[in-house]
Amino acid sequence: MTHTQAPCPPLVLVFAASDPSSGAGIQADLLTLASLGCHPLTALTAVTIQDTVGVQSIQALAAETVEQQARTILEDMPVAAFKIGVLGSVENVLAVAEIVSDYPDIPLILDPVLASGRGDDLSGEEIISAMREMLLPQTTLITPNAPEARRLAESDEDDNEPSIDVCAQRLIEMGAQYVLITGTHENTPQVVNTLYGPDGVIRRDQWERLPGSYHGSGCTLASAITGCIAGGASIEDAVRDAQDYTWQTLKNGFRAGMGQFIPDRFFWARHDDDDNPDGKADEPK
Ligand code: PXL
Repeated sequence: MTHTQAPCPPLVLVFAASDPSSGAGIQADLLTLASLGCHPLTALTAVTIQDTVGVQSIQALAAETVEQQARTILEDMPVAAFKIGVLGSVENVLAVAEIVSDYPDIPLILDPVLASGRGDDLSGEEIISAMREMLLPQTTLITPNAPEARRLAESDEDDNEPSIDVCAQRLIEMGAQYVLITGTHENTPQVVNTLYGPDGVIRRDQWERLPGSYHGSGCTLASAITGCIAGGASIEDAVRDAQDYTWQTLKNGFRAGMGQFIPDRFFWARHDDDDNPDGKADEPK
């Protein structure tokens, strides 16, 4: 019997923590990447106990265990992109920073998760400093929401809160090549997401603000961007297509538990296209 070899889908290595609800965390990354045609690989960093209502606890794995998972896979397979979510400890930040430094040609998408969607702390001050120093300089694209961008970019010399444009500029000065700041938490009628590069704003997209509260929208967006980049898209095209995909997952979100809605990363397998009107709002003036 002959065996014809199927082409290998783009391989994405995710460093992230488990969320048993599969709303956020590594489960959200797996669902998103699979939905977009990638094959996800994982280095689990921490285990959270949580549901759609709140996070009860987070337990980081030993840095050595994180490192062994990643190095074993990296020696076996050609990884097309890295995605980093919750790392869980300073030791894990340092271990992951060292691993990715051995693969400088692999694009790195960093979702700097500081708190859950409901505000539960997922990264303390030492983890944030370690990310600033060790990971930002190696990051192709960082995807903070506006509060995360302010926290990462804050300076003792600030008298007033810096604008998000200034935060983006600072994150680029700290070493990130591109910065996507999402505006879900901002008090604007529509959600405005802005992509910055070395020369400033590259694109600004406005989206209809959906009424629900979602668990894992940031993980979905960052993973979708990573999947598009792994498939060969430019940063700008990946950011555009991933926002469109994420908005559809939210529009089709479902309420599985008693708390937040879960984005449906496989909406396309369950609904007719006609049910999914394009949510893109007009270009900002
Ligand atoms: O959505 C951010 C996120 C990432 N990773 C884990 C989480 C959350 C939010 O709750 O729990 C493990």
